[in-house]
Amino acid sequence: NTAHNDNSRGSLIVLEGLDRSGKTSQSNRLVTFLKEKGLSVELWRFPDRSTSTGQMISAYLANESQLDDRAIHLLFSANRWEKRSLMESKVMSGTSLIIDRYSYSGVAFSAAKGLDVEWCKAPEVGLIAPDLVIYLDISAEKAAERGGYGTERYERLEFQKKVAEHYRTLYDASWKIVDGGLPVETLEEQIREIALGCILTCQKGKPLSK
Ligand code: DGP
Ligand code: NA
Ligand code: NA
Repeated sequence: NTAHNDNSRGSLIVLEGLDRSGKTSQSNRLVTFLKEKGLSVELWRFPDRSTSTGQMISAYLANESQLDDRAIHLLFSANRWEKRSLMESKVMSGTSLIIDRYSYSGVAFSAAKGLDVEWCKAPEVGLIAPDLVIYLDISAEKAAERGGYGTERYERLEFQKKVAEHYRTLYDASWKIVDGGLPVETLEEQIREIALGCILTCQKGKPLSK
């Protein structure tokens, strides 16, 4: 049953995948569904472009500024760190966060440029670990066919292929891989089930980890 006490915590659920994998529309759909069920839930995304680090990242992605590969890596990480304590207090007070991208993007996209993977992981250590990572699996070729890419820096087929290879090495026990090529509603249904299972487990007192 779904009974829970007042001090049960929320869940940290991350959606990951290549550009155009469908994360943004699926995270929106999931949040709408969970809210309709009466759950306390918020939709977050990284990079959060509203903060000052986020604005630097946004300019970089739009090719309006140039930054050293390691400098931009650390900015993306800082953009997550500046939300760490708010994230913890939301989750501990019972709100679930559905997050469009997190540390896995941080490592996969920077490692795809050739940066050392362990170096890329280091600044993420100590951030709150998600309870669940839903990876929308789609080939780089198929993603590129979807209405084409925009003009942002990383939206290139060859680069996205490398990102996909790095994502594959990041798989761990918190991951659920779903087929990003499924019809939207079918995938939405699968994601709902997976997310609800996670939320229930967290309500029952699964500890938050780093
Ligand atoms: P989005 O707003 O989700 O479309 O993400 C913008 C782009 O930035 C997208 O190509 C993925 C990439 N990205 C997201 N997070 C990170 C990160 O932490 N590091 C790097 N290098 N790239 C990231
Ligand atoms: Na994008
Ligand atoms: Na997106």
